[in-house]
Amino acid sequence: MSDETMQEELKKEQEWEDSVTQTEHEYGGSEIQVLEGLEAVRKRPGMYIGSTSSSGLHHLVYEIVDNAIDEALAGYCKHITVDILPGDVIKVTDDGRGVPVDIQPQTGRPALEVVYTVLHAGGKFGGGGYKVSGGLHGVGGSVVNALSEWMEVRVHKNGSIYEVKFSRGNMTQEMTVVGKTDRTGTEVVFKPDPEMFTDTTVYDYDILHTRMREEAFLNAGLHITITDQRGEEPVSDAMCYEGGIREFVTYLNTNKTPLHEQVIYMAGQKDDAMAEVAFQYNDSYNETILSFANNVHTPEGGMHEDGFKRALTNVLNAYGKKMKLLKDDDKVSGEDCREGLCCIISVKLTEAQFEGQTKAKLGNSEIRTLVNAVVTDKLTEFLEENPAIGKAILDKALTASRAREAARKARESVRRKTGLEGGQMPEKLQDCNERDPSLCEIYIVEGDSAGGSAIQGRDSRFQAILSMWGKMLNVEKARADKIYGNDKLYPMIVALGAGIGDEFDIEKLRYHKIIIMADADVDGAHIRTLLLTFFFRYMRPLIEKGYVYSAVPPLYKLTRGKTVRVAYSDPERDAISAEMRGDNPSVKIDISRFKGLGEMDPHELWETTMDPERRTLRRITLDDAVKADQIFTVLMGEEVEPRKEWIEKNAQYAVNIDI
Ligand code: TSJ
Repeated sequence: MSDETMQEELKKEQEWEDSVTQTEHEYGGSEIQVLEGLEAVRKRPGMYIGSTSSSGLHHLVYEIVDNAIDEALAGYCKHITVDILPGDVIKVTDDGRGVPVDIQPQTGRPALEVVYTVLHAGGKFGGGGYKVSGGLHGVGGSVVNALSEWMEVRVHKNGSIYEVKFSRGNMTQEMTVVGKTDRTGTEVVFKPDPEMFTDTTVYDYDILHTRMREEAFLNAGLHITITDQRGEEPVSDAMCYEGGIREFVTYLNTNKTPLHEQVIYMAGQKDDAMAEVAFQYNDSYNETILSFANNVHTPEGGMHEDGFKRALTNVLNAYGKKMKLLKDDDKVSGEDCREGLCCIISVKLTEAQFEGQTKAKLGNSEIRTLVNAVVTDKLTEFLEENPAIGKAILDKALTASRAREAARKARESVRRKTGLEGGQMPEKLQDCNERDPSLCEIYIVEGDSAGGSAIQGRDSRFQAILSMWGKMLNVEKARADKIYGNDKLYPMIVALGAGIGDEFDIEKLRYHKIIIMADADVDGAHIRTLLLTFFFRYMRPLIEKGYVYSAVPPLYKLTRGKTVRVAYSDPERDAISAEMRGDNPSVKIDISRFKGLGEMDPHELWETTMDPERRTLRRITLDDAVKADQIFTVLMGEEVEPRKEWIEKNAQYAVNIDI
């Protein structure tokens, strides 16, 4: 947590304590419990759902769906539906037993009311450094209730439909029987509170769809249907994967050429923890490992990934020796063993400890032991029984090992030829004067003319410009030796100064802000995606540290007489236009669209996109990078059709924002 954030948190904490003291004078007894609980969520929403930006808004849905999934894991629920209704209202239903409706002795109230009004201790993001595991029934229900303008719950149970209603966490209708039914299940409908979600209350179907698909893969046999009912025609997808994470691997390898037909699958458990692994090699050079703990994605990895990697390397080396595929002293490294690997790891445990910068890393060491044991046993057995697959995998690892050696030589020869070791910077870089990396920024600019404007417009004391033009290498299709030889990527690696891959050393980084500046159109999105994929694959700590940003160029220029203003979004354009017009509807405001960075003059570019006092930068998260990477791993392989679809879809988006 940064100092400012910490200060901010402490201030909120104090305010909250003050308000609780006041409350105590006004109310007595059990009411305080309820009030305090949900007030805490509204005072510090970030502690419960991570943030109140778009990501927090989507998190509300995951919290509710998690409860239905718990019911599925308990073995009582087969179908879950998620609907985005007009007005960005969310409806989630399941066909489980239905939340209990009987009176609780401690509170004298029906359980159904208590679940949504009492905050369970800690909360998912509370409780110090660790995120407490899911699987506590109803934890999310009250948090989502507190952050909803309104929420309604209907439970089908015992032949009756029971209903409760709330507004911003307060009950507006006690539990009431509203009808008869012949089924069981729970239905929750809520509208996120715009007072809490001030950035946006608009749901992104693709984000929810992707997460629900993930949940369907991770819970084999569970039916999840997601529907967007906001448009004229509903958009819907009904998902169910009997093969679970095996099918997840097949899905990720969709546009790849697999090295072996069958997806390798193994599972095991110890005490109350269980681990599942599925993987398949393809003929690419990249590794894709997606790991999950209690169905929560862990992009920073952790003990489950460590256990898998160790076991894989050990088993392949032992097998290679035994089958005489590796000579006496030969070894294949971990990286060699993972070239072309596509793997899903899913573990379930009672007390998951989430650590790391973004609480996205699993810390339980017993899980490393479990995954290691399961993979060592089962993979050894599998290779014994499937020698053809064993040989194909070992051959791949050996080729990777030789290529790595060739890459090392290529790198050294490039260094010798160009003399870049001696601190000489590439021609395409216009460096800044400052030398302290924490004060330096580098703009990576696409296009000749935009690069020129950026060089003239910048503050050369601390802003460096690296111009790139022409087609960039798709790293999905290249090994490290190609990357060192690439005329776009190599200058960038040298300019950043920290190397790549295993050799990457963040201490040597020359700039602590790396800013991608590309147009707000399809081509710009393409360049951004390629660069993010490269950083994700070869310089991941850059993203983990939060050093990578996307510049946000303006979309519109508004002119009234001599007054010129710019807008970065459609709503902002409308607001500024109204403001400039004032009370006079007949005033003419000229609105033009910026076609691209290239057509801005240096001064305009500085004012709107580069001046630290006025610009907006969007920090790239690991999640953004994972998504960018998946666009390639899933959509951008050899196959032309999915790529066309992607571009058409994004072109469609570009048309929409034009209107
Ligand atoms: F988040 C939530 F609480 F709002 C919510 C809960 C939302 C949704 C869509 C579903 C659920 C939910 C809860 N579905 N099913 C259940 N099950 C129970 O709460 C339940 C039912 C029976 C028993 C029992 O022991 O008989 C125990 C529990 C926890």
